[in-house]
Amino acid sequence: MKIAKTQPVRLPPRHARVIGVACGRGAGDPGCADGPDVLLQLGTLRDLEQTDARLRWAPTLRVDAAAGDALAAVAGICGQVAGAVEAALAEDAFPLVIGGDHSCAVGTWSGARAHLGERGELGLIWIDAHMDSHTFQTSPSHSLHGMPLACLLGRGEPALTGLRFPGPKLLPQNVCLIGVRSFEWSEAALLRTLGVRIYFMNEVRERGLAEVFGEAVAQVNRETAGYGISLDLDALDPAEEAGVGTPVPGGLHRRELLAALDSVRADRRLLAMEVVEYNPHRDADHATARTIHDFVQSLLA
Ligand SMILES: [Mn+2]
Repeated sequence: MKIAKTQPVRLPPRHARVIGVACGRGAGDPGCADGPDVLLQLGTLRDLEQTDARLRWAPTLRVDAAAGDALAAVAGICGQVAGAVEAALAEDAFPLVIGGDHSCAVGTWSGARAHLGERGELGLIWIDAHMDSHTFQTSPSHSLHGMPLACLLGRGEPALTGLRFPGPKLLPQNVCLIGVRSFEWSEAALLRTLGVRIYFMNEVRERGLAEVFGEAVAQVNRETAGYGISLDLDALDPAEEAGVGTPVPGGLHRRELLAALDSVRADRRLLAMEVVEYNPHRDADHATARTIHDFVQSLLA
């Protein structure tokens, strides 16, 4: 008897929907707010729209001018981001959130988690020089871009932890941080108490990013229905990338991160990606804009 060879299942490629978040209210230096507009003006991703036909810019989200303090402003725009991400996923598009400072992550991943609903938990790889796991009680600066991961784990201001639905959006065992090299002990203590896996920069250097990233991908997929990647550009080495919100020496190299992202190219379990903390005012030669282009290109099917 002849058995027909099964064809590999080929899913049609999802188009990427770029959701710009023009918000710098979560940072001390608001320069990241201009990131999406400058990338659009420079035409950084235009070739991916034209040749590939799989990338589209959605209208850029903006902070409500009437919003009062930073918390109200960030909570407001995070609500918009969550709605835009959830809508994109419902239409089988791949949400690509472009910040803005990293506080928008509360919106991105609350939206992604809400989309999953009863189907299961959300995994997340957080690539960052920092831990972003402060609360108002522990933060020396009170900057909200130092708090989004704590909020997603259910710790912090109710205006942020309660987006979309009350309670944590991420369980600690489904989160990995990669590239950390600058943090306060109070936020480290929170993550240690929760049992979140952190790949500090020294471990990345010892084992190589490829191995560490592969291990992180496996972990965030183990007990989840899908996962995301939150990329803070300050994870990269400022000797290569000057155009970031909060540069810290000794970071990841552009080339190794491109290879890591390429390893999950067109992975259907990868639900969404965000690239944050692009500060065009520190990117005089547009080198970091080109890096963003290459990261996005490496993820598209
Ligand atoms: Mn960050």
